[in-house]
Amino acid sequence: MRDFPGFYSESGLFVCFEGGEGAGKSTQARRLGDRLREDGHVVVLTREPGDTPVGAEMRRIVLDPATGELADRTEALLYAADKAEHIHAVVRPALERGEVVITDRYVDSTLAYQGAGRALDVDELEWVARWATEDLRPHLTVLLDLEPSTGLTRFEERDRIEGESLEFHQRVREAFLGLAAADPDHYLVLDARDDVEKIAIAVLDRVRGLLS
Ligand code: T5A
Repeated sequence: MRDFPGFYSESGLFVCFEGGEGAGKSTQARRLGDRLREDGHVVVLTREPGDTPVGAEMRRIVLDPATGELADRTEALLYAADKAEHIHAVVRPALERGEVVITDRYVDSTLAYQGAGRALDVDELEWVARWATEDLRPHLTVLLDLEPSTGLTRFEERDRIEGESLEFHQRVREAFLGLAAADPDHYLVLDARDDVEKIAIAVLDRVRGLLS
């Protein structure tokens, strides 16, 4: 199988937040966006799945409990299609304009949820996800690490994926940590139990370093 070396945009900055359910990704993505705007940067705050018109349809299908059971491969391909559209319509154009793109979830979520969670073949899955995203990699992925039993109590209603077993979410957590350990230069792993502001400062420090 072809090896994917990864492509890093030469313009703009691509930052990704990853982690399990309720880890605080959206909270931290918003904070980082606000502070970078205060610093004078143009920021695009985005998320997967669902930040394009086509992606919104995919999001409804994969997350609505009313969808019921989906074949694992169908689910993986829907997430991949969302990514392809997201990269094409949102992420690459903004990076080419030299902007900061902050995404709430990206390829690692597929490797963790569909790979470790659903137990699809990770090499095959990675091939699909890298192909869908033209192998564009974030300059930095912030992994907010949290014990799933804590994260799952941070909200009340559960979608199709959140409703999976604790074991499923534990496999997802381990997969995220494994991805970060394999490429430490491009990851910042933080304890998501920490105070919101403490986490925000650690993220901002690292990102400001990349921007300077
Ligand atoms: N998925 C996604 C795949 O399976 N494959 C893929 O390829 C992709 C891209 C997306 C789902 O899709 C799956 C993964 C997901 O299951 P979603 O609705 O977009 O689902 O939800 P999530 O990304 O999981 O986001 P959540 O809303 O669950 O959690 P966040 O964004 O991590 O957390 P946030 O910021 O909304 O915070 C949750 C609560 O915790 C509090 C907040 O105030 C909020 O109440 N909080 C903290 N509390 C204590 N201490 C802290 N440090 C806190 N930080 C936040």
